[in-house]
Amino acid sequence: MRRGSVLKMNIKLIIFVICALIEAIYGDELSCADERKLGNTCGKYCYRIVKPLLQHLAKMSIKEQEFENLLKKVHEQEIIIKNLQLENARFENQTPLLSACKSELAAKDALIEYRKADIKSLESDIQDCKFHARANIFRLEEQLKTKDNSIDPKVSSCSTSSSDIEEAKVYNIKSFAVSCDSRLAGSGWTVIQRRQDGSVDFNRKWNEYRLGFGQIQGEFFMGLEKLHLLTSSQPHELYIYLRNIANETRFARYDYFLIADETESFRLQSLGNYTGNAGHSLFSHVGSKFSTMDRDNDSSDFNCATEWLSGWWYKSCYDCNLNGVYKDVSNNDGIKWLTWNTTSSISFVQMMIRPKSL
Ligand SMILES: [Ca+2]
Repeated sequence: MRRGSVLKMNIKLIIFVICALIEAIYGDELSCADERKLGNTCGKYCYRIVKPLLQHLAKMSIKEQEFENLLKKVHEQEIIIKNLQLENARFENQTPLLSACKSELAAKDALIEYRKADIKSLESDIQDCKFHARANIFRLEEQLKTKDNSIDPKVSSCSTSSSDIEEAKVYNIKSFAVSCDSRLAGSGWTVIQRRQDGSVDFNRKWNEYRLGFGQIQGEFFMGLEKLHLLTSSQPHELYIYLRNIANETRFARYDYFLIADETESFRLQSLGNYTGNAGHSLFSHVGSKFSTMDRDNDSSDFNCATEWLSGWWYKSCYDCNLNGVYKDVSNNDGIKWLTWNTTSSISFVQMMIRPKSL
């Protein structure tokens, strides 16, 4: 080789080293102006050889930067994974506690079901108790009724009375004044009807006979409701005192006088046995309902009360009628007691009752 050619090669090598150094120093920071400057410096030939190398080195630098970035991301992901592992470990530590809570909840649910069954059983017991309580109340009320009905032997307070007017106390009804008599047949009689002067009209309607009317010091009818209450409270006897205008007297006595309630139209339910001297004209009326001008309960084709102008226990129509029209002469529509064959009109009547226990 010639000495000139060797020199030329050495120069090119030196230029190449210089370019490599420049590239190493400035890297991809070379601008277009830099590139042009290098091109001018290195010469056209030199730059054409070095440029691909420089470009490769620039790409390497970019890749290296990308690699650095990826490493950074991997590091971040490792931190996240570590944190997740820590969370998982903590969660696993809490799993037994969760299981215990679940078991406790299951036990509570079972207890609730047990309590519900208890409540159902108690409700059933309460219903049973209510039923028995109602039955007991009903039984006690019935006993009380029976007791109240037999509670006071002195339902008619005339039994202890020494005066003519007393208060009678009857179960389920307020006290009311009654007339007492101890002159005609011994003491203790309560007067339920009296006729003596015709001052009171006995041709009355149903409601008046039911409640009673007149004045107890004079003529009056006690009332069917009170008669029922008194005679049904305990056994009573009945005494009927009669006197005619000739001043003759008779009596009829029955030992079990009982009047039914209004649902049976105050039927003359019982009289018992008769004693006396007037005959037992009332006996044939046993079983008859009471009738008035506005309530025909008799067995005749017409209304006996309208025909004979008074309320009474008519059958069809009567053997006696102590509520008949008051007259001081003999007359069929007057006060009648047919078994006493008197030719004179009856001018005084007193019907009285007394408890049999006296
Ligand atoms: Ca009739």
